[in-house]
Amino acid sequence: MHPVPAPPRMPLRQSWPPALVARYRAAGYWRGETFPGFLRERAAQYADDIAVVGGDTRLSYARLWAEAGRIGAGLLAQGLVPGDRVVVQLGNTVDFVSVVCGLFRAGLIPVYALPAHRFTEVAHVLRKAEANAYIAGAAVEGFDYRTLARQLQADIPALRHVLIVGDAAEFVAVSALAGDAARLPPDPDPQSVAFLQLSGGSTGLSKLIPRTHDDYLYSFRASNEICAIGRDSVYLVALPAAHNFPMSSPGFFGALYAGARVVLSPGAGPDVAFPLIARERVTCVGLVPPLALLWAQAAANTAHDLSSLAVVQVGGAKLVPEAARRVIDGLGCRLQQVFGMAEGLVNYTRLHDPLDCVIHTQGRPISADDEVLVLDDHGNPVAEGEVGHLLTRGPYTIRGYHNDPGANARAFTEDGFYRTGDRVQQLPGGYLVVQGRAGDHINRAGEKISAEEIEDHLLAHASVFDAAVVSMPDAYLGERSCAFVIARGDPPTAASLKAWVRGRGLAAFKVPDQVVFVEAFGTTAVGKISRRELRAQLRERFIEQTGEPR
Ligand code: AMP
Ligand code: DBH
Repeated sequence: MHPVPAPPRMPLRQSWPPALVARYRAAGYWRGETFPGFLRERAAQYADDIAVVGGDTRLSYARLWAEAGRIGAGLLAQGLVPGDRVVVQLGNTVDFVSVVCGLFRAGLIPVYALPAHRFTEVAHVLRKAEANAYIAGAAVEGFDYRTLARQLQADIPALRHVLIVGDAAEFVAVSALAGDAARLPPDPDPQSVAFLQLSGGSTGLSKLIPRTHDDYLYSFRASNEICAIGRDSVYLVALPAAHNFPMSSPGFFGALYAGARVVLSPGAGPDVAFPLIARERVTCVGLVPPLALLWAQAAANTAHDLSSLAVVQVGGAKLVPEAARRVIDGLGCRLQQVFGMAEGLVNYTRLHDPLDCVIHTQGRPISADDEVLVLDDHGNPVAEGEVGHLLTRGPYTIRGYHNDPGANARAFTEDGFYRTGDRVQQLPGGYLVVQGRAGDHINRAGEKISAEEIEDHLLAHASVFDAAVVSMPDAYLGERSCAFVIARGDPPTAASLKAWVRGRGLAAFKVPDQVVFVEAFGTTAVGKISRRELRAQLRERFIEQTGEPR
């Protein structure tokens, strides 16, 4: 019997116009470095220094490199071929780092899923990336990823390889992988796609973001400089490691690039993170606003020594000035605001910026070659200091999503600017103040939720006639999700609708926080209104009626 040849896959591409490629190289942004290339160098330079700490495991730079080789060669021995895409869904353990580095060494393409993702999201990502392998932890926080793997395999024939960290049951254990390191491929082309990152998604499910070695390495190398990450730094991964912020701004990759130490925290709460900070003398951490506030409060009466913390970065969602003050006062260290996106552009307040700037702005771009436009609804530049739509292009901002012509037509202009969907104000010096989003998504403490995606799931319920999901101001989360529902026949209970959404195999953070039943949505005089206007109207009306905070 002949093996069935794999069908051709959509190639992975990310390219910039030749003139800009030349410019980004000449400026020294793109240096022809790659993930396996820099990891090999650090293993030689800092062989015995500790690179990664998680639980009781401590890996030196040399051991990390060796582990990556074992895993990479083992995956090739399993029948994977360089270029294959591998969905990785792991929690904050040392294995996250060694598996991803193993994929890089083998020329395999990591596709990052969040631990919170469930069947619907992971299946979408597997299909969209045309992945043939899935690597997950056995069980994390009571959820068994092996059960999920079985459901995925039953549904997606192309998913040929399942690898599990921990008790693998019928699957292959990552710890058992072994292979011939001589079969590992040479280092990749620095301009090739290194991995696929996920977008928060404002229209439906996540889009896949192809990032190249050259562009991503530039983003975290330059971030290291801005965030003062050096060999003596200890970087704590408190947010999910798969998220672009703790991965690259400067994140654990920045820390590894610098020869620093990465500490993975299995949880983001003060109870888990504070003892780790004290034990490992952590110097830098990235948090979302609600967590930063929680930390600031808990720091007031903790027995743990947090004095090593030099910089607390806050990003992912807007940190309002009052919260910024509380973070600074509570944690007694430097605050750095970070406004970034997995698509590229990252803004930082600088470590020596005046307090006023750190409190009131979301920083300015990494690069002198980050081009920023602030446009009105008609595409014209706004007057200086006015609020408008943020568009950007530059040496580490993508030119297109993977395998999604529809999204690309919407999200990119003809001359290659990415429409971020954010509304901002640009201050002198290029500092940006985020004023909200134009799109229909909910930023729930940094977790992005697409209104459209959740509406689709609600509409699949037999007792739902129509649904509109909107963001509501929330004192703790920043924004929470509220579903306005017109029932068909007897209205279901709010709890049963929430259970329905959860039962559709979605991440728990996407379940509406609040369900409000209404008789009708109401229309404008014109009769027909866009979903976007409808959502805005519902939101405004609800806030007027209930006096909810703005
Ligand atoms: P994603 O595309 O999923 O990576 O999410 C990026 C989005 O998160 C940005 O476009 C912003 O809407 C939001 N975001 C990230 N950082 C901040 C911040 N510091 N302040 C306000 N919004 C932020
Ligand atoms: O929210 C984000 O996506 C984000 C926030 C801060 C990000 O991707 C980043 C920094 O790199």
